[in-house]
Amino acid sequence: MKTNNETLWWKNAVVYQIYPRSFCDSNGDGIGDLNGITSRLDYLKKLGVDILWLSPVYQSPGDDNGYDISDYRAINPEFGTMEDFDRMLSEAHARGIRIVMDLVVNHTSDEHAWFRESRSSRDNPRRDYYIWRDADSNGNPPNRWASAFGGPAWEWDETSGQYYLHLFSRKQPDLNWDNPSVRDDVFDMMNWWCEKGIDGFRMDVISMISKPDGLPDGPEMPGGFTASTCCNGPRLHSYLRQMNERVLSRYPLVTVGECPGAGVEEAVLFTDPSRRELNMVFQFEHVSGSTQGSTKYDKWDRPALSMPELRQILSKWQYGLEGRGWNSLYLDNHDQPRCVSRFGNDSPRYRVLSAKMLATCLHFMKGTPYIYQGEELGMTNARMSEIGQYRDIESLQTYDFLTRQEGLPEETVMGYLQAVSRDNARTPMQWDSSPNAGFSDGTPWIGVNPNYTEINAAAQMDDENSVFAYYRELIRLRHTLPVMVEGRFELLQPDDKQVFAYMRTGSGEKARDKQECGKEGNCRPEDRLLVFCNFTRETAPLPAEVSEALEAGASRLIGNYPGLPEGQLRPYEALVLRDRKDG
Ligand code: TEU
Ligand code: CA
Repeated sequence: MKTNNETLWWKNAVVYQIYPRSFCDSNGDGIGDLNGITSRLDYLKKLGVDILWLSPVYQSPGDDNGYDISDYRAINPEFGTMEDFDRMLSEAHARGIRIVMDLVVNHTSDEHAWFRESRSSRDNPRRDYYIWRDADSNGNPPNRWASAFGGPAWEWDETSGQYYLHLFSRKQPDLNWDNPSVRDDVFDMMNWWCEKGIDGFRMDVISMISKPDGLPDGPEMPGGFTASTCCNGPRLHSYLRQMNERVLSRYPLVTVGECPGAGVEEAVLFTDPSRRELNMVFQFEHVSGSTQGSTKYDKWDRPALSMPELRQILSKWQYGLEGRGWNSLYLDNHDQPRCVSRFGNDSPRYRVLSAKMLATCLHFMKGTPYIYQGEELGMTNARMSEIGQYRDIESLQTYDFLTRQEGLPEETVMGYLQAVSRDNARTPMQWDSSPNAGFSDGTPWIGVNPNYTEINAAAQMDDENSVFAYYRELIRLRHTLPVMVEGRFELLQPDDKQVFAYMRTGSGEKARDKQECGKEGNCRPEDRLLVFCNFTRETAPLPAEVSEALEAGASRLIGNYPGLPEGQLRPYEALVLRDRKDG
């Protein structure tokens, strides 16, 4: 039986997501690789992160940059060998850093052996590993489901005369999880990786693996993608409990499910420890744009989320999972535009301030924070102006659909891509001001953001005022302040138009010795953090709680300006006060 702290080790951990293709290229072919990751482990140790989540490094034709897997037990030669992986794993462990793998089992690549067999004939034993349907009487797909990347979610297969389902690209056929042999093979593969010593899984679109019976058409959705129809299906939790029994419960793992379509109540079903499914989930409400205003093309023309909307969503999740589950905290990942460009202000004047403000707002919440590569440097959107600079299948298919089929002007579509395309997150990590930002000695697979000469790790690692230094301090505080991990969240001044403010109340760190235990012998004095984040470039009236807390003896814990504000919060000011009652 696992001990309690072993089970909960991930609750005061900070996760760093690596997109291997763009992280560090060790052999000059322009593609990041495993030996490149190994060469940067000391950088990550200095930052202080506990866990690395690697986007997929398995064998793949690369149609969706590795989220289309053709062999789960082999390493993509572009990233290196299994020996390179094993070395990276042991070098990370030697530094006390754990490795979480990306588990992509809602679908495989169409080049996976399972699919090659399945499509070879209707009576192949693996036919039912995937979701095949006859055409309707007019030869059309069996329903109106659309792919996340545009177009129908069904591809006609001439050989066997049926359509197969692909919620993503046509080279990513959906596995049929209702087939027990599929579950057996997936669980065997997961155990194989756990026996190699990995420390957990991030589970790609795991909320979609159980398809609704009869594959009914869902409500017409902006952009056509059928996410709501395919998420949280009838047997989803049964399959996750089986996964937990047959794999997850056998190792001290951390698990996070990527759960499109999950609301708070679904998240409780996934993360309530008594249900023995997953530890936490990625929800999508705060990264899906505003629900106010109209949209015809979903993420592309959806209005940006305002701070009050962001505050409402994140607070709902804080309250919603309190005592019932566990939040993952993220603003960035390989599918999202850079948070300082999206939610902050990436102008030279305000980029550092707003990057630190966003980090403060996120990291002092209750849950496990995720840092996406480059976020700790304040890396920005790349604003690539030519379609030839884009690499992501979603960007390229969307460009074709919107310009050719929908007839939108090119500059409109390029504006969409510059604002919210996934390519923004996939430009190479900016290590230093040498050519290609020190990412590669070759020609990078995707262009480097030209601002690498000012924004790079080398310029920040020894600068105490850098974004890097700020993230490092946030991580150190999470490792030392129990209230930052355990404290209850309480929103402050919920109607403020500029300032996102909240409080965390909980127990302080154990007293070092008895004398510290205060009058009632309370060795865990109450601890309180007050967090104030001005999301605007204007000054904001000083919240009353600031003066009240200071008068009650609170002190400044961290902030992105020197000292304390006088009478007002400065542009993009983040301020955290600590009010520790000694017993
Ligand atoms: O993403 C699933 C997902 O919901 C996002 O792709 C989202 O729908 C899309 O990015 C909106 O722009 C996961 C992976 O994170 C993503 O990289 C893969 O492309 C996708 O699944 C398929 O594996
Ligand atoms: Ca390489």
